[in-house]
Amino acid sequence: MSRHVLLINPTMTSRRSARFPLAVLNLSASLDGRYTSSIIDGNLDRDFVSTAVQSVQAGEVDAVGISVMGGPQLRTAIAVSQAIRARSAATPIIWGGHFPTICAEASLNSPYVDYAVRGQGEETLGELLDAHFGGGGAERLAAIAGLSWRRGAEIVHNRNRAFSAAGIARSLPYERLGNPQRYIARTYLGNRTTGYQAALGCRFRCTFCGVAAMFRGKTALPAPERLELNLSVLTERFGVDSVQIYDHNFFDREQDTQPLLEVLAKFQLPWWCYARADALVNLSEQSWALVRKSRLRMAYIGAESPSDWLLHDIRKGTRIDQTLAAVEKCRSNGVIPELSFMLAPPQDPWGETERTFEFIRHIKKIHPQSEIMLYVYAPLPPAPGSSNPAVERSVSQLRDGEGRPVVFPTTAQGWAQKKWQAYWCHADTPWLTDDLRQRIKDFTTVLGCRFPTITDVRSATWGKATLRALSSWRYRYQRYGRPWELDVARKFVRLWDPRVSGL
Ligand code: B12
Repeated sequence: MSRHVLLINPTMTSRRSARFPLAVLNLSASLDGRYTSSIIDGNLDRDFVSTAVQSVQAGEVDAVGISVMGGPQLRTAIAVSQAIRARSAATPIIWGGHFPTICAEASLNSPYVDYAVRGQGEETLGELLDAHFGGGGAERLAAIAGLSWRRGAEIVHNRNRAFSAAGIARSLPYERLGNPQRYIARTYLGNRTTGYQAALGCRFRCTFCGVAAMFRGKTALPAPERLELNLSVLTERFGVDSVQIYDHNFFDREQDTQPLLEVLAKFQLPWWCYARADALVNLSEQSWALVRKSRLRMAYIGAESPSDWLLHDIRKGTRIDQTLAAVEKCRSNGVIPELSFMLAPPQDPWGETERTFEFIRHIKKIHPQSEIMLYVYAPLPPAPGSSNPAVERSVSQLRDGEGRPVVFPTTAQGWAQKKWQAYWCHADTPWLTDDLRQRIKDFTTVLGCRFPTITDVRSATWGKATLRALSSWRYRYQRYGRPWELDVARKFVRLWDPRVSGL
């Protein structure tokens, strides 16, 4: 009888925002034929810790794999790991995902984590289970690329695993989620929106981005037939009418993207994706025609900064004239750009923040429908085996408000503290002063009320109109300071925050 692996996606968002947990679905599919597996999704099962413990105590589980992103999911991952460890000390607990990829050392400094899988997890997990259950001891573990583990008191980081494109050919076992229909939701895009990932990775290596730590500058695009097959399954089996495409960077090389656009133009499902300003600006008219026909509604563009020196510093590879040109291109093609910015970099926190506010006002003049996502610049430490000296440099230069070097936590619990959770979510940093934090909060409030996000399909139209009216003088005269009346109004009209909850 084959061994059984329990795969857990700890709670990270509300039921309403839960989308297909693609990591555990992919991992489950990859184990087929060698190990049986089941899935618990904490986004739907709000008592998932008890469910997981019961399943382990019933003796149904030989190993547990847990998906962990930094931020709020880290806390729930710790809770379920501790509970399982307390009830069944011998069950191996394996962490994978963005948190252990970047913070493998901190993960293993925690008594409830036995193995940390870095990067893409499918092959590493299979080899790890073979080694754990098949014997071969430390020597066999040491040979598994992408694995971090404990040899006695020492933490060992094996070599990185090479990029794998196997994931784009896999069919996902949606039925293992119980009722997959619960993951299809009403959003700004349509009544039945799904999350979907077509391509893997990103060829860029921006110093601040977790995707670069996971894929180290590699990408693989699916064949158009593959995309067509998957979209047919999603529309026919689940009645999907719109898609949020999770690809880290949808518009890759034009000659490769165009056949995918042709497939999307066939389906004409309103869609959303991540894109880069330079790629959009350089797209041919023929591709833009396909973009329009396919009904791309919104493109999330990492604008990051209004300063070319910072874009250069973070190895973004785009310029501000391209950001502005991309906004213009989007406007003339009926696409809403969703622009994200990173405020308050330590080199010039106040200056950059104020310049970003000005830049945003300028963008709102060109294309008032542009969506704005405001984050604080918060680069993460380099992953073990990271061969990117620019990341090490950017992090080693960080100083707190008193000029002392920023020291990152060394345990999972350390990273789960409120202030480090906020750091991972790009919401706060040790070098933000109270004044600047307040200034960012005030601007965010005024901007958000003046231009309520179009992705918010939950708040009442009258509520949004009231906030717009109340905030317009403040926005117009740039009087952002202490918008108490907006804070009060927002208690009655709760606005959706797509930074935290997605579409
Ligand atoms: C959907 C999504 C969300 C949704 C999740 C909703 C849901 N599923 O129900 C929501 C909106 C809640 C969300 C929120 C956030 N997100 Co998010 N999100 C995504 C997105 C678009 C897709 C995730 C996905 O399905 N990926 C596909 C799967 C297959 O990839 P994967 O998860 O990386 O899994 C692979 C490996 O990581 C590994 N692995 C993962 N788990 C495990 C477990 C084991 C045991 C093993 C062995 C391996 C393993 O193997 C998997 C297969 O190869 C990604 C971008 C992306 N395309 O990944 C961003 C992304 C993951 N999010 C990101 C961020 C920053 C956030 C936020 C922190 C933003 C914020 N400021 O608040 C929040 C906080 C989350 C929280 N509450 O904890 C970053 C992560 C960067 C980082 N270093 O952590 C990403 C990469 C976006 C980006 N480009 O910056 N997110």
